[in-house]
Amino acid sequence: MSNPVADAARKHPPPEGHVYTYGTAGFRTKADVLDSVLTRVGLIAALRSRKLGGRYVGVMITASHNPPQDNGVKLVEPMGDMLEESWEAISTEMANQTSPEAVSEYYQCVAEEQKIDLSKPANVIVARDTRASGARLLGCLVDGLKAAGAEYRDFGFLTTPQLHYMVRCFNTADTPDAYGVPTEAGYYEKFSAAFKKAMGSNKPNGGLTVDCANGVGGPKLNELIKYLHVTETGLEISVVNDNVVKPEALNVDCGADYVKTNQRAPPTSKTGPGDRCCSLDGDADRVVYYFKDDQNVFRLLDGDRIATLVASFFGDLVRTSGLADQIKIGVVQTAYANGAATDYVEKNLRLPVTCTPTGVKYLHHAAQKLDIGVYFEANGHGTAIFSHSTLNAIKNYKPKSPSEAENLEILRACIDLINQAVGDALSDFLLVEVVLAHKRWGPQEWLATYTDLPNRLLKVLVSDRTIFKTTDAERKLTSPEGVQGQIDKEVQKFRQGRSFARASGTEDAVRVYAEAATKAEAEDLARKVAEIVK
Ligand code: 16G
Ligand code: ZN
Repeated sequence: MSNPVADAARKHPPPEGHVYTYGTAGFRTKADVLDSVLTRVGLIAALRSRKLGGRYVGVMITASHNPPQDNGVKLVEPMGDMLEESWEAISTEMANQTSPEAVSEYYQCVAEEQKIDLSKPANVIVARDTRASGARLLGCLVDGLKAAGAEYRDFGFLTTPQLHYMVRCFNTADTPDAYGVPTEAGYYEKFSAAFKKAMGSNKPNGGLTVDCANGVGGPKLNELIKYLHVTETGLEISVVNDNVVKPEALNVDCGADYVKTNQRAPPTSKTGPGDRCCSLDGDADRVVYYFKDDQNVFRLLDGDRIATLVASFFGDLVRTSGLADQIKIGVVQTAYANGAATDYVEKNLRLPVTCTPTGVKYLHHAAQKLDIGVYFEANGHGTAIFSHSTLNAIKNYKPKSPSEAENLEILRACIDLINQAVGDALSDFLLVEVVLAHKRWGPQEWLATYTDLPNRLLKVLVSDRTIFKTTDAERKLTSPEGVQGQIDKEVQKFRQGRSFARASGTEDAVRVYAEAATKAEAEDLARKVAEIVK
């Protein structure tokens, strides 16, 4: 009897002895060991769609900010969320099946356990970033999708958030919650129109330089710019590091991760003091801002800064449109958020802060519990999301004055400007531009809102990172025993000291973060804690 699932698995055998894990950002590793994983992900995507009654699910082939020789794949739920947790485990188990027969058996077994009717339709939307290995991996994925009898649409190159957008559009088409037109042009039209509305009559102060990490964000931003009409909006964008013809240049000496990790502008940067710059990562779901001050010193405006800027703007808008008693705003951060940012949100903006473990899905879930949830990781992943009842309140509110009406219009435009499906670097930087223009702020005024505590991040190589278990949103270690006690003792010796250690979800290492009153103390504390966990 023919067995297309086993045949597809046979065509793409796994390398011997490799163990795969569906981690915080899907499967991610060296591209040359991923063929078998992609085929199996094709099978899982088909199962997941069938489990959800044939709704569209997404598959994105990308390794984000990682080096050019890496690649990865992640699954996207119908509304654009990250894959449900129980299916991460299913995906991991599927990826680690070695023989073709075992793959086919596991496929049947998932169908049975999940009560999935394999004769029902499955719909999958696929896209990839610009890595050289992408085309080959796409082929492997398609073999899996075809073997499982899924209908699929391949969108070619997209940013990760564009793929999330497409998935949500397809699933909400012809419903009252229709998210947009599921085409690339639809994406540009939606976000550029919202940007113009949200800007109102305000004009940005000077141009913006966007570093695209030589990734897929480059060509996509160049496309978006055509819709933004600089003559209308006044936003002059210069795109740099948008070379996707040379895939080996991806994320090399440029991009959001380079800027955040090295705390410096890409070496190719030619901007002058006070010029606004931002950097995207390789799949354009992260953004950080920066500029040179008048002393030519590099100044970073990271995810924490974007969160505080956006939260304060929404706070103002909700108040000035007359909705303050109906809508509460909250900010979601991780342990990596600078202590000064947390303080600023709680004490100056007077908004509640929730702390979650690292990884977009945790922040997103916490933000879903709020009326307006602003969530950003310090590294620039994030967005703001609005609950259903908040959207309704904003939609139905009858303004009581012309000024309320005006602010309500801006608030409504901002909702459209924010990619509700997932954090989106393109939509995020447009939002930042809107806020700065409304506040008539340059980067210096933005920076002046609070002063970051000096901090240091270290990567510690350990023999087994899995023994490092945490609690309290990764801020405390529960294992190995006694280690947290030693860290606490060290921290106490430092002025404004705070430190934590956690196992990385993407690399074989433990990360140590420390902050303190001065740079020297932060470095010293980080080194001491690194010694403890070593
Ligand atoms: C992944 C996460 C990112 C997180 C990073 C932490 C997503 C889409 N990506 O890239 O949010 O900051 O992992 O890496 O969730 P680490 O565990 O190695 O520190
Ligand atoms: Zn990314």
